[in-house]
Amino acid sequence: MPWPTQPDTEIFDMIDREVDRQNTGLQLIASENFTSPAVMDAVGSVLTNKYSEGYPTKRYYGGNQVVDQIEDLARQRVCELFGAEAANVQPHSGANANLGVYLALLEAGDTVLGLSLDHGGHLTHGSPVNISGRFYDFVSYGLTPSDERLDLDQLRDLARTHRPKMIVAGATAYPRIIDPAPIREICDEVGALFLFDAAHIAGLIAGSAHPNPVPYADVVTFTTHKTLRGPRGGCIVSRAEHAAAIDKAIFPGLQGGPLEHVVAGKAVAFREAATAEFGDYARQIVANAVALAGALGERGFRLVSGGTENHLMLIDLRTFDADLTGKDAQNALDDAGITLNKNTVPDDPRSPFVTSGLRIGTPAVTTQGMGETEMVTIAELITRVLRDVGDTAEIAAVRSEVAELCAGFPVYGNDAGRPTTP
Ligand code: DSN
Repeated sequence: MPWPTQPDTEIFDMIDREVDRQNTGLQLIASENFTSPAVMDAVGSVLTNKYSEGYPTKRYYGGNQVVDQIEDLARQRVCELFGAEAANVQPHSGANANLGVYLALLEAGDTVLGLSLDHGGHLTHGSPVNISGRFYDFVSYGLTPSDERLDLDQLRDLARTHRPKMIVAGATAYPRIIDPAPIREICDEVGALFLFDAAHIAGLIAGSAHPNPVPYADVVTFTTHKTLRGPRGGCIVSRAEHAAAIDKAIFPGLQGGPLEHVVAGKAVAFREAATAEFGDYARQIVANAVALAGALGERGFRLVSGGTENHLMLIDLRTFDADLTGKDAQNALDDAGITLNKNTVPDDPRSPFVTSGLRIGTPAVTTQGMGETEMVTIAELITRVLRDVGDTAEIAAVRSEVAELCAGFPVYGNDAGRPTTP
């Protein structure tokens, strides 16, 4: 059957509108980035046509000679990037990577320690609404009330009391460096496995801007599309002793056929992340976050933990305006072309649908080439909108200044605003 001759204008017009949204607005969601044209080429390739259940040389279907080489290269590249003994590049997402590790190394009902969601953890770290919280006995640790840093004393006390089978470190909304060394010590003291969820900071680790948890943790999971700047997906690296159980858990335990077009995109991203330029990029992400946090602090916003050491910051809006919710702030900023997300702050009295805070990240604007000067401009644009979220004239004025700023930093470096492979 020939392909349809009528173009699908409905969908492709929408994609054009999304290209425009991404090009003319500021993308400040901490978990997003702009992936490279080469990654997109791989993801848009004929590899999407192939079924490859299993692993290289052990597939259920024929025709995987090339796919085997691609997946092997992806595994080899990621092991070299992080200094890991083994890798599974098939998880469709970070959530699946975590669930695969639980399935591989835990029994239902086992006790696990994880950072609580409202202190910056993730749904898969034991939230009662997630399968992790339903199938395993998660106990939450949190941040110190005084300086809003990981409370290692509490973590040690909880570990001694509950004797968990596993301790999960890592966060989605925590602006500080997570040192894996003391967590390894706690795991050793109580005989727990150590899972480090590096979803947010994988690119900072690859670029040597943050400590590498691989020498300390039994298993490290991460997503490939955040600071690592690859295609949307997940990945697991581990000590060799856990590799067989993890492979079995991902397939056939949890997933079906792997997305080999995405695996190829991951391989491309791992190669990009191994370059010296990527190290410069990772350090600039952090420098930009520090500059943006500083400029927002000067304008009356309270930074959770007093600042940032990574790619994101959490703003507690209540010192700036006690009545302003994260939800209203996010909506007004969206109207101004500034995309970020509402977020609970530690011990937030408001619900996760309303919140008292905002999470702001710098990976995407740093990919565009923006630096500390632009971060101060962005802080001022955010402040102007949040001074009065009902001031539609000011929001419109900011919207046009945002578009002007973005026009100076074209995402893919061309007028079309679409990726083209060099
Ligand atoms: N959605 C991701 C984030 O924004 O942090 C976590 O899964």
